[in-house]
Order: sequence, then C-alpha cells, then structure tokens
Amino acid sequence: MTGAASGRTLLTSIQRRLPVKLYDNPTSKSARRVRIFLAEKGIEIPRENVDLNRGEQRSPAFLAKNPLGQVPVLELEDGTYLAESVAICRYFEELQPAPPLFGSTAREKAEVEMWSRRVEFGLAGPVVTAWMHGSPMWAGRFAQIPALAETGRGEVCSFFRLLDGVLADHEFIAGADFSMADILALCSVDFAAGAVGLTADAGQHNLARWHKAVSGRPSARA
Ligand SMILES: N[C@@H](CCC(=O)N[C@@H](CS)C(=O)NCC(=O)O)C(=O)O
Repeated sequence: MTGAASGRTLLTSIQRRLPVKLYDNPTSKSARRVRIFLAEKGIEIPRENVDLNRGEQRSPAFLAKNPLGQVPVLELEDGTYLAESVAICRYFEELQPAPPLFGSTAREKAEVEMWSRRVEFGLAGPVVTAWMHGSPMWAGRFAQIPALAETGRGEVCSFFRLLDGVLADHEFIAGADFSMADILALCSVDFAAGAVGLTADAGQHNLARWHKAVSGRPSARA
C-alpha cells in the first residue's frame, strides 16, 4: 500500500469514529489551539459557534456539556463531551498519531510535556491575569487588582526572554519539530499582543524568527 493510500485508509477509518462536533468560538485563544492542531493533522470536523458575548456558554444546555462554561468542547460519537483544549488535542493525537504533535520517542514526549506545562504556567496564565486585572473590558465584572496586572505583565516579559534564549538552540520550542508546545505558545503570544499589548522586544531575534515561522504555517489561520 502506498503512503497516500494508507493515509486515505487511515482517514476513512478515523472518520467513521470521528467526534461529532467541536463547540468553538473564533475569538477564543483556547479553541484556537484545537483549530490549529486539527489543521496540522488535516482533520476536519463540524464546528458550532458558541456566542460568548451573549453568554451562551452559561446556558443550562451548554453547562451540561462543560460545567465550567468554557469553549472548546468536543462532542463525541456516544453523546458525551470532552473539555480542555489540551485534553481534546490528546484525544485526536490518539485517533490519528500522524504527524505526531506530542512527540514520538519517550524523550520527545517528555520535552513536549515539559514545555507545554511551562508555557501554560509561565505564559498563558500570566497573560490572562494581566488581561483580566488590567483591561477596562473586565472593570466592574470582578474585583480587579492593578498590582496583579503588573505582576502578570512582568511574568509575560520574563517568559519572552526565556523563549528567546531557548529558541537560539532549537528551531521549535520543544526541539527540532513543531509540536503542541508551539501551538500553545503561538496562541498565547498572539493573545498577549492583542489583549495586553505585549510583544517580543526588538532584540529578541530568536523569538521573532520562531513567531514568523509558526505564524506562516497554514494552520495558524485556522
Ligand atoms: N483551560 C481551558 C480554558 C478555556 C477557556 O478559558 N475558554 C474561554 C475562551 S478562551 C471561555 O470559554 N470563556 C468563557 C467564559 O469564561 O465565560 C482550555 O484550555 O480549554
């Protein structure tokens, strides 16, 4: 069987048991992770937009799918649901391992996990803290603490420095191959620019080179 033919067979058998639907939102940085992941895998599934501005995520029908009231949510073929962007991506990785986005060898898998956790805690979390405690959009919706916004901004800047150093030696964040760690970082770097106006410093050439490369992949537009 040729590579293309075996790819088609794989896809057909996967399609038979592909999840039913992705509950999505075009502005969600977390849902974007899943959209990029699926684009890298060449997987297409139906999507339904959840209108976050109108509070659809807090409707009883949506809370029954994800009690946290957040997108993304994946509806499975047996009528059950999966939430959390990374968990959803891991599910697809198991359904369709190629191309591997969580690493292949034990060492690669651990490196992707290590960097994914660092990006989640060191970048994704602080960006959201800076945004929620600093943006007028959130004023009056909860008790904003300006000092926390500043702490978040400082953590984002220091993570940019860390990434710039790492990317001096690696083409991608977890090593030589594009991985989930790049997807997580891309979504947070773009969100940091849009939501809190933080971007790489002029001298952070490695981070800029990486950002240009990952943004240029077709999946980045998903
Ligand atoms: N840890 C979750 C975060 C999901 C999340 O924060 N989703 C946001 C959009 S980016 C959301 O649905 N917010 C709606 C709300 O909180 O009301 C994941 O990775 O999926």
